[in-house]
Amino acid sequence: MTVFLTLVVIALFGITLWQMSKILKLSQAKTDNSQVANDKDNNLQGKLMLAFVIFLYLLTIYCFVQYDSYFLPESASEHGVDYDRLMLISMVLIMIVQILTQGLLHFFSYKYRGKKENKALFFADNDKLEFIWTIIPVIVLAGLIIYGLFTWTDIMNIDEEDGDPLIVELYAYQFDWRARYSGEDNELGKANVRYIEGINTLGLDVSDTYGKDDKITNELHLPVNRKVIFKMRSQDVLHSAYMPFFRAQMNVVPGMITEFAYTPTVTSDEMRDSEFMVEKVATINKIRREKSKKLVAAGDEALEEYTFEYYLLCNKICGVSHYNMQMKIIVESEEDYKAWLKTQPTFGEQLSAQASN
Ligand SMILES: [Cu+2]
Repeated sequence: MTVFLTLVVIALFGITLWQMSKILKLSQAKTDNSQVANDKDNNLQGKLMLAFVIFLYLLTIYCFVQYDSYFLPESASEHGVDYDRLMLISMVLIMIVQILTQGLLHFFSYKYRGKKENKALFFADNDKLEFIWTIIPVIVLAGLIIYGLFTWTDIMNIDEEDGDPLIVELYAYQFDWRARYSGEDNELGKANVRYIEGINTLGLDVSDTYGKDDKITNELHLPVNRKVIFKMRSQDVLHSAYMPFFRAQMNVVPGMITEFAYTPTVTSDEMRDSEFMVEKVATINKIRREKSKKLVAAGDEALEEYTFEYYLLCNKICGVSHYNMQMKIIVESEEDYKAWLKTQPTFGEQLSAQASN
């Protein structure tokens, strides 16, 4: 350590001497102008400034056109409409401000580039101008922030007493999801990672009667137009429950329960039959068919036709198989949902089945 520190001190001393020698050089007035920009340099730099901003805007337009197939369709949840509106207003405002400030910055750098005969105007200040460019951003930003806050509190207002919400637990672990439905009593039984044992992979408290009728599934079925409150738990590391079509995302944190609620408004079938999805799936299948041909020619298996499904994804890089951490979401009518849930065994049934084995 001492040797290292000594070396650092010597190096720093060297740098100090070097810098001092530069100052000494400066003080000896020289007439070498090779480092000072002349009109030719200024011309080139001015044009490059303008060309750069034009290139950026052309690239932006190209990306919008080229990649518009990656945009999501209209939201499949109630709050998603407000969310999309907030996003659109913010983006349009950002674009306007960006073009006004960066566009003008680059254009003026070009227009007023250095010329030998030009002399800079000394402009001390202008109270009126400063007032205008302060008050406009203040009003616009305050408006945007207040509007954003109202939208956020609306979305995050998770009221279990409001209406008849469905309560579902989303359980994340490396590298999969499980859903837990609360059963007849609409009350999830207590759970803790310390109770994980054998088939009790979610760590339900066996002594809690609320947990006996809970149903643990590997698909997430949701009735359309009914509010769902998700209670999220993680077994191991930080995950993130991401449901892009419903404009929903929430971190799933070990040791605590995080919540998110939304009302799905478009069933899986409706989304599959929508103009947007029919077109998109046709494009995807066209690409897959071409790829299949090559695969078959190489002696491999052909790709299956792709059909649309909603998915719950993990949006936090949580380990090697993070990319594959997904669970199918099926939004359906209340009747279909009830019929499906009936076919799922309760936790109590699973326990007694194991005991009798
Ligand atoms: Cu994950």
